[in-house]
Amino acid sequence: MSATTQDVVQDHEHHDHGPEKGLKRWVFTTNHKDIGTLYLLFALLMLFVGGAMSLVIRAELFQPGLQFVNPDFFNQMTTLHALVMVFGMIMPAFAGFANWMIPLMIGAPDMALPRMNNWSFWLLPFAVTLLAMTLFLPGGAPASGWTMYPPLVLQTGDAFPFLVFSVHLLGISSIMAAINIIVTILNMRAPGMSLLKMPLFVWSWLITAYLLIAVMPVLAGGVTMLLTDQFFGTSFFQAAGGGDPVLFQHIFWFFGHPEVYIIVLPAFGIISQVVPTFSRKPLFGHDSMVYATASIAFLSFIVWAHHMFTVGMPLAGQLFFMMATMLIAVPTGVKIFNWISTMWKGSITFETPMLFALAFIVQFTFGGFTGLMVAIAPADFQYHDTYFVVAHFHYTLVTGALFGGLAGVFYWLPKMTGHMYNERTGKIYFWLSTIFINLTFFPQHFLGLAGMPRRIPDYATQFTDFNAMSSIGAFGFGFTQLMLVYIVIKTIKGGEKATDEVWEEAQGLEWTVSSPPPYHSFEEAPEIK
Ligand code: CU1
Repeated sequence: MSATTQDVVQDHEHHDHGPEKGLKRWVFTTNHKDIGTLYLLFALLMLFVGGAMSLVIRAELFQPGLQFVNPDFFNQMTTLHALVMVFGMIMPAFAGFANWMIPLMIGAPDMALPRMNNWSFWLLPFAVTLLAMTLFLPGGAPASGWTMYPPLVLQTGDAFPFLVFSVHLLGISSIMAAINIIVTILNMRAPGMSLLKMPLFVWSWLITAYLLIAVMPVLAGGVTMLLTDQFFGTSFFQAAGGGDPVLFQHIFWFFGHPEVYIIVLPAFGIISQVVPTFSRKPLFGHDSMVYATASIAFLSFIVWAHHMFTVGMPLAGQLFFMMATMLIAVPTGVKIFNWISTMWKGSITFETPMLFALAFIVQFTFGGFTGLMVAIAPADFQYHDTYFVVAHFHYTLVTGALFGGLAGVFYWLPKMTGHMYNERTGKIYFWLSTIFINLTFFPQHFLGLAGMPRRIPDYATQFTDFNAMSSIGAFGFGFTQLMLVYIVIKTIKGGEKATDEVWEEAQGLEWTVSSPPPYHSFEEAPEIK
């Protein structure tokens, strides 16, 4: 007891010296806004690292034949592109928003565990560096894709144990962030802030954090079993020793399917803040949004084998996983219709955050529909491992989750920097991004339906035209992202001052949807009108 008091006193004295400056400030920071900023800037950097890898893929696929890279390096790019984008870019981006906005939205002075918060972030650069380093080890990076299926992944050279260690570090970082978010939300709400009054962004992250804690250890267990198979003589996944490689697929996807909701639920949360603001109406069906999100999270645990219809599972298994998967369309539909009902008869304006939110709704719904197509077990035998699947999940993760993140960037930039971004530049950036990304991924549906396999560096000449279109779109999207860097730097440095009432129309609404939250963290929850 006295030790605790002592710590608090020492902390207090330490802060009396004033905040650290320069590099020290960023390395040692325990401030939720600083850590949020670090997460967001790191995510922006990784967007370019992971993006460069995807452009290697698209350059090679621009025309048939082998031009730029050898097939093994091509496959290494598919692995690293996915791992960097999932663990290095999109999850840190949403963790950045969580750090910035959750304390503000629930009226807490900071995150509950500020030093662990610092550690959560600073593990990331080391984990991703370790991952990227595998490229330079004998044998190169794993060529297995991000799913790391044995026996192929066990053919990786010296890089294999480093891959496993990197995944462990990424998992520890995510779990600590999730613990922090749960503890903050459950313990540090302002008086009067009951759970169901919390803004949807906070709710989405609370549920996401539980998903993280449930499934990251499963992935850690899976890759550790790979490690012991390789180095310690076990045979979990080796048929020769009585094991079964399909077991790894079960373990991986028991993590992997909830993982896709870990990526998209925070985006749902951002959309639920942005749509009401620019429709000038409270969010339609606030509580039903919470229940729908929780239902999606629950269902995400019982659908994993829809990734494995072709391994030869019993018919009963195929039927169960097919129907459970389709069931997710119900709560997802609730959310889509709630967003549309929020807009219905609202006085809508189309600033950049709203444009990204609307594009999210249209494009994510499209990705959801192709998801229903691949969920149909008998039809999946045709779609499996084709470019149709690549098109499907990039619609949910790029034109879905990433666009949700970009809605958040433009919505909260004024809040975070104190300056307005330039609306005209923002709109040009939105339209270029939207046109190029659809040019990238829409033709891939046709390629997949015509039978082009994924993770292959060369293809039959019949696939040439759609591949060329897709590659042009990818390079266009890649170069358009330089505009995002320009916009962010310019807004940080200056521009029109943002007032307390950025997006002032939101201020008159029921406060549970009046995001951005009040300028000062509040002592007591405001009255509901
Ligand atoms: Cu899935």
